[in-house]
Amino acid sequence: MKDNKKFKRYTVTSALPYANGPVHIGHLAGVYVPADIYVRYLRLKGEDVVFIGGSDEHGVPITIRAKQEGVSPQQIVDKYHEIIKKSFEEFGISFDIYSRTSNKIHHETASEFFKTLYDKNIFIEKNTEQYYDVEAKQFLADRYITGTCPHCNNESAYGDQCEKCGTSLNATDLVNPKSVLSGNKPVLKETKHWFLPLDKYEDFLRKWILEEHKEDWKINVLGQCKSWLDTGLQPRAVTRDLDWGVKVPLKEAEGKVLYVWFDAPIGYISATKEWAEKKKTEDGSQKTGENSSADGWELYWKDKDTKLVHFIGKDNIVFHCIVFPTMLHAEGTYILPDNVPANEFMNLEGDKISTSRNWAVWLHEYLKEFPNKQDVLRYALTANAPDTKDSDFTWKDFQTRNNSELVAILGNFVNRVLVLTQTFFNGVVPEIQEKNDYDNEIIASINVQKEKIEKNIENYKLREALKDLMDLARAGNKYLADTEPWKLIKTDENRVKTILNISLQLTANLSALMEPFLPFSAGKVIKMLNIEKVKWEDIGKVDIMQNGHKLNNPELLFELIEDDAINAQIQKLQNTKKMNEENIISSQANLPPQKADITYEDFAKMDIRVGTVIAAEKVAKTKKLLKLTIDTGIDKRVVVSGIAENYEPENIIGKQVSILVNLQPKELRGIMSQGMILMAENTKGELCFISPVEKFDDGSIIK
Ligand code: B3M
Ligand code: ZN
Repeated sequence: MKDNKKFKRYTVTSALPYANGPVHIGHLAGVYVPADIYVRYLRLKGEDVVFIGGSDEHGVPITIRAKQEGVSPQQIVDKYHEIIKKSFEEFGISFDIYSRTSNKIHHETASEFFKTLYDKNIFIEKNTEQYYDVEAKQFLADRYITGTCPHCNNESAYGDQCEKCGTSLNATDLVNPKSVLSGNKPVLKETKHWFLPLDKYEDFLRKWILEEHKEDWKINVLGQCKSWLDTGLQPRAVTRDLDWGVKVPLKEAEGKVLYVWFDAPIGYISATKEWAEKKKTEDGSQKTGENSSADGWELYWKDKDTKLVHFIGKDNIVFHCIVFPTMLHAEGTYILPDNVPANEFMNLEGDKISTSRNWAVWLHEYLKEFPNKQDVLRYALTANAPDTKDSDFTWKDFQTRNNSELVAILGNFVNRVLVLTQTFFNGVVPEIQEKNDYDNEIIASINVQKEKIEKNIENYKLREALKDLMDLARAGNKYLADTEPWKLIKTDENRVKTILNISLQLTANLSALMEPFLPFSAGKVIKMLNIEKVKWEDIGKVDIMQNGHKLNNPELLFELIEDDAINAQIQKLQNTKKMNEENIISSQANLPPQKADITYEDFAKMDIRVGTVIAAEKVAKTKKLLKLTIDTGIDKRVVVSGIAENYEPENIIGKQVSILVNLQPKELRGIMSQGMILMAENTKGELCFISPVEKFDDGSIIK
């Protein structure tokens, strides 16, 4: 435990979200708002800190999404990287860099890291049997395979992890494995891979986690680590037979990439390099502390006086506490994380947040419906943070947090102080006259709360820290309610001067204390007070607001959120629930999910016609193919179609079909196929023509 150690600088990372979809409130609550609060606080204290974020653009989640949307993996990551990056910017997540793992610098850094471990003989090289989908002609790594978790019986565990119990798995551990690509039972096929022998590092991990960090790491994190260590660690493959990812930098590893959980955490390092490079060109120097070396990034990863902190969600604990530290330790020149403050999950209205069921509050949608209310969400998510156990976001709670806390306590205090100063003293800071015990008590409480906030933030107890902040605003409100300056003004103007001066000092102090949690509102307060940002070291002072200083006009800091707005959100979720229930019927029938939306323009590119089969014969030496001649109304043409197992050639002459006529011609078994016959396919793989219900003119357009 390094409780009293003073660090020279901080490297703060937040999990790199997969660029396979937009981000929702669960992401914000569990990782990005906590990390941002921590970093903003450190910056206010004048610490040297780099805050790292970026998109995780490799791994099966990306290629599966690409398949669903019918586009390339690169198109998927390009699209979602931008959406995610924008959401973070809009919510004030103040990354020093938001990078992406498809960048060249990342590929180089990850390859080099692998190569170093390889050259140090760290890996075990093994031929093993891996699951393979014969139909899809592909090895089934990670999320390409599902099955029953051997530990908790969850029926939809993935090939690399069970998300229900958090256990990290090898695909061959799954009971009843099934290919995500075809639904088939996979076969085992031999292939060579490189394994990180985690078992050899057990003693190191036990000592480092369970002894050195037993007092400063969160109980949930220690608990998970202990349980893996007690179950016994296994060597883990760090390479995969996939074509999307960082290529394994070995000649003998043609066609293989690094496991996404090997390359992604290295993404933190690559992003730091990128940031240091940018910094160098931006200010002609680097942001480095003393001892600055030629390569600024190294100080943030290799100097023992740097504090490395990973903010993550609970499903990422094993990778950040066991796998990545083992990699760093084996490499030998890196520091290890000082803490990994992992949060539990946030549910939504009593149900697990789920992208596939659209059970989420998406950040980009929230801002359309609640413009400029970033801080309200930041507040509600922090006040209800899933820091020690799963929490539940409800729209009613969101409304109450806004109306009864932000508006009624913090906003009310700030607005009353500003409006009273405006009304009684023309917006000019009045001078303190004589202070009584109550005045001194309220002044002293600023430092008391400041210390509590510091202690709580430094121990990653952000929910408590936020409560400390609100308690100070509460005390301010009570001070006004008890002293009643609006009544006193008639009898004792000097007393009112003192009360409002102290209240203004408190408001200025609050603007700094608010900043980590509510950065947008802190900015508003500063603007209304017409002052520069208050430095953290100045918190507690009561001469921030100078006598005679003129304030700007007051505006409302927070506004009430009406029932209508909340009910509309609840209704939206109810509609989603209803749609999901209706969809259950189709998913029970094992139908693939609906594909991503397309525009009418996308559809209109296809020229589909009614045509008649005028000749049909089997293609020699094939089981599935028929050679059809179709009268399309515009011409007569040959199409090769994979329907021989469903239709006998002689039975289909004269049948009307739908044909896509503008599909690029393609040679199949020596025959030029000019178009495609549209077929319906059921869950058993049976095919059926799509024909007009009554005879119709050939060449008619289907639209
Ligand atoms: N992309 C998993 C996730 O989004 C993963 C985190 C990587 S952090 C290096 O949960
Ligand atoms: Zn499980």
